[in-house]
Amino acid sequence: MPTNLPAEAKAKWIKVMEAKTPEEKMKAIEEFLSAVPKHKGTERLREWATKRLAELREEIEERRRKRGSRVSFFIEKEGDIQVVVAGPPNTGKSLLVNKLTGARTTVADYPFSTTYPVPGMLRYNDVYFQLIDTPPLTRGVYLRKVVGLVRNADGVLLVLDATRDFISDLREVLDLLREEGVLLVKPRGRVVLDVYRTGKEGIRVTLMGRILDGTMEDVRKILEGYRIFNAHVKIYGEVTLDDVEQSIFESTVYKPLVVFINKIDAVKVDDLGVRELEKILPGSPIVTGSALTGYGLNNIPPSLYSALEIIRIYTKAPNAPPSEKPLVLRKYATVRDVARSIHRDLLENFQYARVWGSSVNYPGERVGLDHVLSDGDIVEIHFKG
Ligand SMILES: Nc1nc2c(ncn2[C@@H]2O[C@H](COP(=O)(O)OP(=O)(O)OP(=O)(O)O)[C@@H](O)[C@H]2O)c(=O)[nH]1
Ligand SMILES: [Mg+2]
Repeated sequence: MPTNLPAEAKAKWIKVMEAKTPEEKMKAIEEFLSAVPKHKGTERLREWATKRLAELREEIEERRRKRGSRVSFFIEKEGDIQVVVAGPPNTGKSLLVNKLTGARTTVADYPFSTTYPVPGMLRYNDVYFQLIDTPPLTRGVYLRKVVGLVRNADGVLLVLDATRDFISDLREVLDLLREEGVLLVKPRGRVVLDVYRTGKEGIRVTLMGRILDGTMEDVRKILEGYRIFNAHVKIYGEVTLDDVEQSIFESTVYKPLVVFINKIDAVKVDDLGVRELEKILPGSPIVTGSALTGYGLNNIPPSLYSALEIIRIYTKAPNAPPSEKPLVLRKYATVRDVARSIHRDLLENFQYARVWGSSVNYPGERVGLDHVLSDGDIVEIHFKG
């Protein structure tokens, strides 16, 4: 999206990012859109903004209709990691969430039996996964809502039915989600942008890959053009400056994926089918099993763990034992992420950290804010004064 937006439009985008309610967001997008010039270069952006406005209008309408009713499509994050259990109709999503978490879901032998999301909690390796049972992911009334849940989640557990042509089911799901701006196949490169509303840290760029057509300084300039002065930009794989600008609009997101091929008690899954699936989804774990008999279900939590690139960090105070409950972070997390999650105001007073574990050369090594941590590390942060 080479947009070449005028400064006025860029300055208005920050209002969209800061909007808290759907009403505020609608107003901010309308104002932003009025400052975007109409030419070929902004076409996709204008299309996207118009679509987003329609979604927000629908959301506001719906809330008005449902006032008084307690059914909501938004599930507050609980636990450490939120995973949406999604898939075509009648594949066994509800039975699976019930078996994995004990949540009381609606299981029925006809499609479209689930009409609203139901959360449950699964614990594995000290990490709490919130699994959400959802209505079927197919064209129709639920599509936008399920996509909304997926956008808000950390990852997706896609349930396919071995008794059906699950390859074509998978292709359909991937197409539907792509149209809605959600990618389940890891792109060659991607930009993850965390914008902080408070703080004085400035713009930090962590490069875990390569910028093909520019420098870190160019990245900084792009963000500052949008009045973004406090942010963390993480760059994975090969990206362009366009990808960086695109990340500001969050129009396309990537979600890590685990595939569960269900109902293998009823039919034999041929290796060829699984092989083909692996080709379509390189790098995503594929688990086969049966929600009915329980076979294979124990392979799901470790697969989520690796697909989501989870790491556990134990914090400790000087002269005290490490915390029992770990901080759950993602691969490439740094000491800064740990300090931030303890108390962001304390960042200014950060002095140094001592780390025990596989990310350091010797136990208790002193490191700075940008030190990259590993799974199982113990971190002791020292503050000034
Ligand atoms: N044989 C067999 N049947 C299963 C398995 N898992 C689920 N089923 C059956 O498949 C049917 C659908 O199960 P649900 O869990 O309701 O499926 P769902 O994906 O939640 O369906 P919707 O909410 O309508 O999209 C039920 O009759 C289940 O008993 C399995 O592993 N093996
Ligand atoms: Mg269901």
